[in-house]
Amino acid sequence: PSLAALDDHLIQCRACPRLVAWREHVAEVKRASFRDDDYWARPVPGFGDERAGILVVGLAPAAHGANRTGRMFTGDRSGDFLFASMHRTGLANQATSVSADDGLRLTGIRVTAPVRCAPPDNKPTPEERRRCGPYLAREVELLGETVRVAVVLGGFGWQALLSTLAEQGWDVPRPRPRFTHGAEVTLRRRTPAPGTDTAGAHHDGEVPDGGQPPPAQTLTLLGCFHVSQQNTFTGRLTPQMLDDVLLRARDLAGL
Ligand code: DU
Ligand code: SF4
Repeated sequence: PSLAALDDHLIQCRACPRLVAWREHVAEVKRASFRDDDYWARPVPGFGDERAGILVVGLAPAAHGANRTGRMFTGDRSGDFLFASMHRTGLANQATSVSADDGLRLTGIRVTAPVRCAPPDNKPTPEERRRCGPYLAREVELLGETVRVAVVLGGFGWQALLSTLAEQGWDVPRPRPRFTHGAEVTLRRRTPAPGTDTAGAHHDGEVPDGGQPPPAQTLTLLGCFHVSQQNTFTGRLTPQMLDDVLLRARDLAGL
């Protein structure tokens, strides 16, 4: 079980007929400026540090962005805005993200999405979200205790991540915390992660004081307006606002 194995499985997925048709249609028609590109036209894996303290959760691949380049947030204006901020805040080695082989490396951070195939109008259906949920769940699971903070870009990702975490045994309050820019919600894991050896504490002969359980795993969700042009061109989300969220995330993740 590894992120690489998860990705091998993911990129074969054809479970959503509408999205399979769309991702492939877009790759046929193309956009004039990308006429000579071979589009990826498949599900898009998460990208970045495999031991990330911060996980950025978006919405879904853009038709001519990640659906073209095969790398999350790569090849469109949303990614330009996001990776420039990561570069300013010391989380990326370069400010631009144009193609899967452009040398971009992320440190301490990773980018992913709750839906992995490009949807028409950037709007997956609730059913598509549910169907794709297990890939996000598995990714969070595989990142394990290293991931301390989720920077969630927009309400769709917020709802999707909370659903996924609730199913994975995280204590999600009812009613669900609402998405806002600047929202900050810390969750605890109710049950040990699947595969965690709960008797492990005894193996090294050290019983913690009074048999106290180990501290609960926590994950802090930070809400941030999505980096789409709808928000960045209108000034609803400014570079400074995103930098502030990423710096807060760094702080919380101890980076
Ligand atoms: O071979 P590779 O996909 O470049 O990844 C090698 C190594 O670097 C792996 O542990 C993930 C990590 N990494 C990273 O920290 N940031 C990136 O952007 C890509 C890979
Ligand atoms: Fe599979 Fe997710 Fe793509 Fe649906 S959106 S086809 S579940 S990878």
